[in-house]
Amino acid sequence: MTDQRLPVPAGFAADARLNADALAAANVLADQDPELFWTRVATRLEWWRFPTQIKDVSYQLEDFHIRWYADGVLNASVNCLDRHLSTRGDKTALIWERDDPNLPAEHLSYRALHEQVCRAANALRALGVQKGDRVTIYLPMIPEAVVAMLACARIGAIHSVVFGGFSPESLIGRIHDCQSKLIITADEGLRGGKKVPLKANVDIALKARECSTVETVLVVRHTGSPVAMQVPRDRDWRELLAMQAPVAAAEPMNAEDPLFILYTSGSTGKPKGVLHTTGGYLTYAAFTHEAVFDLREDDIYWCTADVGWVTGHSYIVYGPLANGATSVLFEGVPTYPDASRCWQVIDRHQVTIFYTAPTAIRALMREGEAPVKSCSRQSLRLLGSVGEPINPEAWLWYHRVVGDERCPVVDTWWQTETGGILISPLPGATELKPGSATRPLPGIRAALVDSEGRELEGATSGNLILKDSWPGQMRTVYGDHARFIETYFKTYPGSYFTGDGARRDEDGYYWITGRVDDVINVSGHRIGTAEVESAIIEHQAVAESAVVGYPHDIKGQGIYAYVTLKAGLEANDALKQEINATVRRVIGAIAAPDVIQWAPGLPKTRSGKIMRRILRKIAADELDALGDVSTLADPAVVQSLVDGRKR
Ligand code: 6R9
Repeated sequence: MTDQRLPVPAGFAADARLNADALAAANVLADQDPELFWTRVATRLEWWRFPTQIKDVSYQLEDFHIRWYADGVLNASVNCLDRHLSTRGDKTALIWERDDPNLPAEHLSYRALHEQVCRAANALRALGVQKGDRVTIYLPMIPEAVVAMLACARIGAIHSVVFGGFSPESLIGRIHDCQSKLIITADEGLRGGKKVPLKANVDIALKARECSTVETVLVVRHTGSPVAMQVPRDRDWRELLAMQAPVAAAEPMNAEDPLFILYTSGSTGKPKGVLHTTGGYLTYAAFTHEAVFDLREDDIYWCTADVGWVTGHSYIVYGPLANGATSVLFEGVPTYPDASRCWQVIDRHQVTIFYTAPTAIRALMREGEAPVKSCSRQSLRLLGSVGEPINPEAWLWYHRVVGDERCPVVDTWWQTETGGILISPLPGATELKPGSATRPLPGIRAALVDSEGRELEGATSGNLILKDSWPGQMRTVYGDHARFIETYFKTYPGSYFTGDGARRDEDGYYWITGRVDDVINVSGHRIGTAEVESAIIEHQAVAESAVVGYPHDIKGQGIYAYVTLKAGLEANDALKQEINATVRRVIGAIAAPDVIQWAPGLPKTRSGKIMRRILRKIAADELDALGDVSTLADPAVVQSLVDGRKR
């Protein structure tokens, strides 16, 4: 089944942004003269000073630096708004589809969005926010989230968007790490009819000593439920914006000035503040958005991600708006009020490009074809997937049932760290294979290596690295440059290590197999096992815990926690629920374990290292494939876990 190939549809090849010939030419240029290639890519933006220094990168540890377009000057909000006003002022920038399908959608033109952003920029300035200050954004999927991000970009403040599903404790960590001065939130979020107490969460977080840097909280009235307002700290967003002028000067930004921080989970320790800068990031997000989605002026583009994740940053906000596209901003969830919601939204707004995650596709696939077939979907011309490996079965269902075999599926591989898509088909140029992200984009030097770092040639499997930089690459871990180098550049000296494993076939196509480190990918969300373990240990009954991922039909991976209780305590289901609730409180619902197994002990080496390999096998129910357990301090532990699994 996975050997199947789908040719480029004739219609696509005929007038694609990039057809096979153009792609081949781009690959040749990117190989032979990368400076010229990336110079040409940068011309798509409006620069106040066009860069003459294009690439200045060294991955060598003794002289490590990553700089792109270093002498260029621009402003991201000007690129996303002002430059469209003369040609696209009345064009719809955002179609806001609300959680409740019975409420009308809201259309915001580029002109209207520009005005809102200017007012918000003036408000931030009036509150003393300056270039380089950090602003935390904790909002639902409402237009104000986009306005807030672009207002920060306009004045040169660095935004840190925190996903609305994160708990007050997670918020504390993220506010403290970047020393935010101001928080933008809403009274409540609304997802699938359920209210999310955002302002109340902020209030809890701000009681913490770690958040003493926060001077102001701006509150968007969204659901209208009453919330406590602490004067003078808390201010009403709308009242404040109404008082501001509708135009605001944009701060000239150096290409390497920070644009945003976005926290993401790694294999160890607390989440890392991934820092992206202005020129390279925006160039790369806009370039890939146009190329991968074969963007046309009249497309209605819909990416279902949340702005709290990188996909929302690059492919709801910065890429589409820099390209002058019309984009759907969806507040709700794909299964509310029922499994046909996505297809109804597609018909309602005549969506042409739909970009979602495999977990959503699998959840909708389970509901059968009827909810899909009850909608027309005739407007669709292209489908996209992101966030985790897509299994061929889900890929084929997406292609056949949702796309009526008419729409190419672009499976886009990338990471928070990469800023934009690195491996993906181009719909007008690449023959598709269900389940493969196909080939690296022009200018991206992907390779596979063995565990010793030796590069592997031809059809093979290995760890995925990138041998050279690209403009959208992250520049540092905020406040911890040593950790940045340690995490990504020490494993395979001279290259960036992705943390992913992959197979490459005889056609040079990549099949991403998933993380090879201690990161679990649950429904496309990255969760560090270490983070979940330290949350579990906060429960006073717990002595020790080890967390691994296991295959899950809908989520891709589920969270499997082995928990050892303190001596003398009785294991029971009520305790499991309490432990689960502890993780929800400490991190948020997305990190709650799917399975908790009581473990009288954990398999450890004689030096005390937990053998996760064995725990993963037991969680996956591969009990016959446990491998060598002779190096364990106490091999009998394994048998007791296997017995526990069978029970
Ligand atoms: C964009 C995003 C990154 C991790 C990445 C990989 C997995 C993302 C994928 C994919 C297979 C794809 N991943 N896209 N795996 N095929 N098309 O998701 O960023 O949240 O940082 O996650 O997600 O494992 O390393 P992020």
